[in-house]
Amino acid sequence: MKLPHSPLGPLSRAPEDDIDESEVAVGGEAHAAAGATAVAVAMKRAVEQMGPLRTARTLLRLNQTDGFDCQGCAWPDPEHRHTAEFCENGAKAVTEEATLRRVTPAFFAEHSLADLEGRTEYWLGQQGRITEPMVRRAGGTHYEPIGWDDAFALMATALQGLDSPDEAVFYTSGKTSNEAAFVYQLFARAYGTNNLPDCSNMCHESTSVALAETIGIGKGSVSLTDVETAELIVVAGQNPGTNHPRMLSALEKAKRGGAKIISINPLREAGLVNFRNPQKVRGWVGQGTDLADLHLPVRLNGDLALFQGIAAHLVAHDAIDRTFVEQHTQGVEAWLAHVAEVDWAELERASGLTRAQIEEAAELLRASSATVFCWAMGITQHRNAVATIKEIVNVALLQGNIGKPGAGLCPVRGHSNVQGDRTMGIWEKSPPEFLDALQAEFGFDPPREHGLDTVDAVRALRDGRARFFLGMGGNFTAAVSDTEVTERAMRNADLTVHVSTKLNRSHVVTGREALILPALGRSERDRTGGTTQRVTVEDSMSAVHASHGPLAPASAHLRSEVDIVCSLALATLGDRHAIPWAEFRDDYTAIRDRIARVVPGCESYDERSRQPGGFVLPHPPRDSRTFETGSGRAVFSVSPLEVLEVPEGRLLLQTLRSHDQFNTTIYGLDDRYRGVKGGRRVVFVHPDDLRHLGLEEGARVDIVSEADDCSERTAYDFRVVGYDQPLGCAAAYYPETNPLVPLEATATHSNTPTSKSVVVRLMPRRA
Ligand SMILES: Nc1nc2c(c(=O)[nH]1)N[C@H]1C(S)=C(S)[C@@H](COP(=O)(O)OP(=O)(O)OC[C@H]3O[C@@H](n4cnc5c(=O)[nH]c(N)nc54)[C@H](O)[C@@H]3O)O[C@H]1N2
Ligand SMILES: Nc1nc2c(c(=O)[nH]1)N[C@H]1C(S)=C(S)[C@@H](COP(=O)(O)OP(=O)(O)OC[C@H]3O[C@@H](n4cnc5c(=O)[nH]c(N)nc54)[C@H](O)[C@@H]3O)O[C@H]1N2
Ligand SMILES: [Mo]
Repeated sequence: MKLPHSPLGPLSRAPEDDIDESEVAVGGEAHAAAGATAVAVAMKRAVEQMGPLRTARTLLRLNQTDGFDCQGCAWPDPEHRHTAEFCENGAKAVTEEATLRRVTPAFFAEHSLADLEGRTEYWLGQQGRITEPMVRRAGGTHYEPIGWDDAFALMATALQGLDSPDEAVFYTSGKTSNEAAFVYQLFARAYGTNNLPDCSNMCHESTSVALAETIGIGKGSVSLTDVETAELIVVAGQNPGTNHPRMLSALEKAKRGGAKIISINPLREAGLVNFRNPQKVRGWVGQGTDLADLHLPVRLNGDLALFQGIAAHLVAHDAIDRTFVEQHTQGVEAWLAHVAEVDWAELERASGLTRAQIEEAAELLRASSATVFCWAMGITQHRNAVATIKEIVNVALLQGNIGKPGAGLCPVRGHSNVQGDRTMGIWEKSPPEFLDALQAEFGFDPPREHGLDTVDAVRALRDGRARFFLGMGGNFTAAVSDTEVTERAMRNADLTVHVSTKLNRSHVVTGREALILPALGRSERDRTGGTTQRVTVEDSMSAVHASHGPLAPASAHLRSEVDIVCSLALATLGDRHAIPWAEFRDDYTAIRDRIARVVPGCESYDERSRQPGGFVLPHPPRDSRTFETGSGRAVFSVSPLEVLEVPEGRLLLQTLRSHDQFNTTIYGLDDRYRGVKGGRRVVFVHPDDLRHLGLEEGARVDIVSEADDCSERTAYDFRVVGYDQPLGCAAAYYPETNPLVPLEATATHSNTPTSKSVVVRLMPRRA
């Protein structure tokens, strides 16, 4: 049976018929991550979707110097690579792309838009690779095939017909190569807009803002060697066992060298507790390594308080690198005065930790002369995220833990090339120097006003101020907050276009007209212009290297992202700016030559990216303790503590990833490490909170969020799972819970949706 069409879409509705969640089972959390099970799970999926030969061909080339970069996370590659230099979830990411399943024009003829609208992300993604460009004409009930030239002409006409270039939105997800990203931002600016929102806006934007203001560059300051040789590693708000599994190998190596690890997380995530390295015999059998020496079960959003407490303890015990602070920083007096006045009762209330727990962590910091601070979405997706990251920076600066071996700031990025895209100018707020360089190189005057970020892009589409949307990869509609509002906004557009590999929700919630443009993936041979092209990417530690895929493309109709951007630019702009789009398209070296002249630190780009292992971009604080802030010094910042108050009977909900998904791409319905099997609509709550709320384990509830402006939003039909975490907290999977996050709920200064702190109540469903 198919569900009737609903304007709200499946995300905000009850589960679909295409997934039967009546069998969802819970219990038996894993206490160790990776190990032999991880290898077995990855191999099973790979062989099912690719067959044994293709599995061997792809997985053995993954992350090798002569191979292709993993489509999974942005964790860097070690210098000495194993033959199998990938993790369970990297293998799943490759399988997802290299699958032999296909979505052809016949599929679209069979499935109407109304039909596809009733499907889950999981079902959509599992159908396979899209093989041909498709169009949904105004009023059409189905997508139909369209030729590439007609698709470009349709887009060009739409773009030429806008009242202002600022009515167009050019979104980027984080898999786009540096070459494609460079021509994409060049096209948007030559066309006349800085509307270049990207997935960073929902991800590490809080990091970029906080680090740019405090250390003068919005990127992390460590190398892989620093992590491996640290004395202490703090892992805050991150679940590496699932999202950056290869990071566990680095943590393990550090531990064997004597390092200590502090995990700061409301959940006791497998992997930090115990890790079995599948790349070592030791990991296949036996006990594995206990990674975290100290686990601090912080209350959601309690990290600012925690780091202020740590700071207070360090200052009280004079654990200060005075030489560093005097020579390289500013603002320490005001900050010391602030820290001297912390109210411990308030810190305990905000963090959910005792003073003794906080001081235990601080003592580990005090004893360490080289500390690395890692963090991810548990820190960046809160209202006070920028303040929290600045507090982490304060603590690092206090002990001089930046620009020395084994120490530094390590924001762990998400998408494999999200950092590279930003380096290439995918940024709605690119600094004037970058725009000046574009102007000098290409002879046109790029727009100077800031463009729209993701949340502002939704507002503009909703209000009719934007009418054209192009997504370079990604799944904008499902990834952004406030699903119902976002879906309405997308339907408001004249034309929505998605350059994609797999089907997703964004293809189904369309503007008046819509295009799907199928692109080559990273595992595939790129023969654009008749020669074998390679691309380049940058990892989370600023290392740039080349990538080229070994596989024959999923279909002869696929085009590379570079080709798609350059062809669109030719159709839209012709020779308006004398930018050689056709030359760029036919030879990516010509793009790299321009990157070398425009992007700071990319001199001799083509040559250096050809070297095995690539090269590392400059990072002044890391390289020479140079801080390119206004004053030339790193900045201590004072952030007043706010306690997030949750009314009686309500919970603070975080929306997070299961072990079986990549963002909105759902690989499967199990979360092995958290003991969930066969379903995703679950909400984790402490057993005591369940009792207090009068809910039984396994009860079915609707989750209702309560926004600051008193508006309410509902996500329907979740099963309650008792799960250890601080009282008053809850967790459920994204993207199913995105309908609950209000569009207006964003982090101060970074505008990142507050996906990790949503005030909710659980409403029992009537049987
Ligand atoms: N397999 C796989 N790999 C991925 C992804 C994927 O979906 N699947 N996504 C990629 C992307 S784009 C990204 S950004 C990264 C995401 O990587 P993570 O940031 O690890 O992803 P999340 O699942 O959002 O996990 C957030 C973690 O922070 C904790 N947390 C939540 N709130 C708080 C808090 O207030 N304080 C503290 N201290 N902890 C908190 C949660 O319990 C959880 O462990 O992974 C990348 N890699
Ligand atoms: N509630 C909540 N919301 C969140 C988050 C959260 O933790 N909680 N996390 C946020 C974060 S950190 C991020 S990064 C965003 C992610 O937001 P996005 O990056 O927009 O989403 P993805 O799910 O990674 O995009 C998946 C789609 O990308 C396409 N794709 C995959 N590979 C390629 C390729 O090589 N080329 C092209 N052209 N397309 C490709 C496929 O069609 C696939 O369906 O979501 C954010 N949203
Ligand atoms: Mo991300």
